[in-house]
Amino acid sequence: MKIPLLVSPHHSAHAPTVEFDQGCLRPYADCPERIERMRARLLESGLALDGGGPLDVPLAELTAVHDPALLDFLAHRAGSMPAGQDYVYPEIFAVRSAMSRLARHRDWPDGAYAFDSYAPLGRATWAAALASAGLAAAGAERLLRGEPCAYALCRPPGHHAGADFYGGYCYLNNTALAAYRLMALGRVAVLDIDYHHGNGTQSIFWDEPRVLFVSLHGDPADEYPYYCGFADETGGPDAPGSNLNLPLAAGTHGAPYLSALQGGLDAIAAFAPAALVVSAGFDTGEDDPVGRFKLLPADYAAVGAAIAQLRLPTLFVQEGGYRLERLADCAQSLVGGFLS
Ligand code: SP5
Ligand code: ZN
Repeated sequence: MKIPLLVSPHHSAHAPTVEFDQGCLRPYADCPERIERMRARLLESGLALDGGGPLDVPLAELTAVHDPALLDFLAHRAGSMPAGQDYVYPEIFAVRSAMSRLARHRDWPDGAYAFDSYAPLGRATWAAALASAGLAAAGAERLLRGEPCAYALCRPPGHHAGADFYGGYCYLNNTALAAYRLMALGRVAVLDIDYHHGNGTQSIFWDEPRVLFVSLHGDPADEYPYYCGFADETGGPDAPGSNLNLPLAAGTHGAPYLSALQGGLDAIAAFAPAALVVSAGFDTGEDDPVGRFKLLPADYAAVGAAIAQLRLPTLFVQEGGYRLERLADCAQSLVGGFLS
């Protein structure tokens, strides 16, 4: 048994060089090499086979998850950049209560839909984001056809993007788009194991009783995205109990992580979904430049094996993970454990 791996070359032209971190410039963590390293190892190891490229995601599907105004902004803002400028970094952010005034602007304020400065827009960003969403859709499509699993090697990632906001290296919510497509099968569970809380995915499915969102992440009391991801966020009025946040302390290593994961998996089993989407990030790994957990490559095999125990059609969607020299080991371990 091998897992079909979905990859697109379109991501590589989206390559911002810098991000702001507490007032300093540092190298942009979401670099194209991340994907190349994971792709090469998953194929060379024999765990994965080439599962093809992205689908064209129909506009009607994009607008089921995202506000058309956000899509319009992302698709066109970089087209009006002056020559010599490569990426738009927002510096003015729209407070949600003032969003109705956005319609009055002839030109888009750069921060209209951004909630932080971590997702700059360049000329190749929209094409990369669409292709990334298309990989998740292609993976979902395989599950709809009855295949047991797929791995969409998405870049840019997506779980910080909501219906009408984006940030944190994310533009379109690949996982939410895949989950939406999989709702044709019935209820869907999303398990987010990226180090950061998936605030975009949570908000998209907040009031949707047919989707259970479970996330393990660094405690937002002292970790990005700070304003979302607390344990008392349990779902909207029409979907009480459809959201389960499991925040964990900085320094968490394999054993306590796996026991928290089992709690999340038990909740998913009780929900009895027809399919599972895993927002997979390796920024939970030891010495990741952006995360503060301490998972070792071998721990991801236990994570994969535990997920496999659910015996659900499962789509892995790549989110974060930024320690380049560890990414291939982590991905190989996760898939190896899942397939074993
Ligand atoms: C998909 C994904 O993993 N996005 C992560 C986006 C957040 N990235 C940077 C957050 C950095 C917050 N400040 C850390 C201070 C350490 N010096
Ligand atoms: Zn992350």
